[in-house]
Amino acid sequence: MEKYKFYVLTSIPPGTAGGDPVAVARVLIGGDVRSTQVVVIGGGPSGLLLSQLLSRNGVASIVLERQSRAYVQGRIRAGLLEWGTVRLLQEAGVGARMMRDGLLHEGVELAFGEQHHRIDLQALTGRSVLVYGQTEVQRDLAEARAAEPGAVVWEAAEVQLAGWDSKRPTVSYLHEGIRYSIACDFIAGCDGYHGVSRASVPPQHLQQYERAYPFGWLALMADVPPLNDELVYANHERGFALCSMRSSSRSRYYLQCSVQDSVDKWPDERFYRELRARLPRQFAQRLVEGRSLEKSIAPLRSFVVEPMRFGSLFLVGDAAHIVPPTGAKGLNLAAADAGTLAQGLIEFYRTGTRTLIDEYSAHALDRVWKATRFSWWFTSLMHKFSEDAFAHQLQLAELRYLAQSETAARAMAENYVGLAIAA
Ligand code: FAS
Ligand code: PHB
Repeated sequence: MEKYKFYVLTSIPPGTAGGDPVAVARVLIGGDVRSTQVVVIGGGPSGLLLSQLLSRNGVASIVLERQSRAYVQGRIRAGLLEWGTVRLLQEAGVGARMMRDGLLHEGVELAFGEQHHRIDLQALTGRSVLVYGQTEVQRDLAEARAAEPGAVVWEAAEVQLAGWDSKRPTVSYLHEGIRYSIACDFIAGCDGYHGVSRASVPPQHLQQYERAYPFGWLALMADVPPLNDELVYANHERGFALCSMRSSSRSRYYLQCSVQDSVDKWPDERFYRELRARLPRQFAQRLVEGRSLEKSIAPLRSFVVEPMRFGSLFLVGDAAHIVPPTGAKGLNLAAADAGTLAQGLIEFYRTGTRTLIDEYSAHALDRVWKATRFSWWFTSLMHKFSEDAFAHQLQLAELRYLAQSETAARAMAENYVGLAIAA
């Protein structure tokens, strides 16, 4: 028999009790209740970043994450931060380790056949990117939220949303055998592609756009020095390859593979042999092999849902959009959504105005579609789609054009480092 506890909060007028949400709750309800103005569903990078940004600006939130902290921490995903993301993480007060351990990359290599060309990001755009794994970002954010007792409920099961189309939505969840229900002002759906938030919206209220790519990425992580000090993206007639890293002693490699492929068909030796075959000899000969720490296969797809707001419910990050990892945009888009929504919520609680909140969906979707286009373009340029020799010649011609034209290289570079996050 489930027991029930109710935390009921009213909409809190901006500025009450100096804006301190716990003091406000005590004033209004005369008890010591968990203070919540915003319920954040999902404790991945977007949920934790949003909660941290809100907290640093006096807005109370609670994060409900269905997995354990260790499980979320253990997921290996993105590796590259745009400068806009770096700035947001610094604004959130979690930039110290990132700036100490992150690797600043001012350029990136494009390889095709035996040729390769360095795109000088810094010279072309005045900006660079930072190599710093998503697992590290997750660790930094989870540690920051842990400093605020009760800010995150890990292993919150059966999260359910109600009244998202009203001004007083509620979110309920099961934790250690007790079902909790929280009334709040806003819900941020930061629960990823398979989350409950987007699924709670009746299909007739949303428009979904999707494109599946006819291949996946086979990933390998090993404690070996990277074969190059910057990333190498390779277009080859055998298929795409990417040489990335997590530090000067830990490499992350990717091979385009069939969506029907499986990791057990790829012993380390076969992986490294195929990687060498897809790289120019200059890079292949530098490859240091080592026992894999992790191997996985991920499908590639583009997905966007419109709008990203439904009344009091806002969709953030992978809950609203998925991009193929070619352009390294997934994590960066999620962080940008969190930054944009945080701005709107902070403005509301400080001034009572809803301008930025009302603009959130259009603002985020403008950025999402531009990143979706770039990720589609870069994926189309670098991967093998068929045995169509004509198509491969077109790809090689575009790569030679990128190598010869500063205009073409600048267009690629400004998308790769991240289009400015409009204020
Ligand atoms: P996330 O999916 O990270 O987090 C959502 C959280 O919500 C999860 O912790 C989940 O447990 C929780 N949740 C889900 N349903 C819930 C419910 N009902 N109740 C409570 N909690 C719930 N991006 C790149 O830029 N580069 C890459 O190389 C790259 N590689 C990737 C590889 C893989 C295998 C995957 C899956 C993604 C990859 N991505 C990459 C994209 C990835 O980094 C995402 O963009 C990023 O994690 C998005 O962050 P969130 O929006 O927070 O979603
Ligand atoms: C990674 O290091 O995991 C990575 C880097 C760049 C990409 C994709 C993945 O485009």
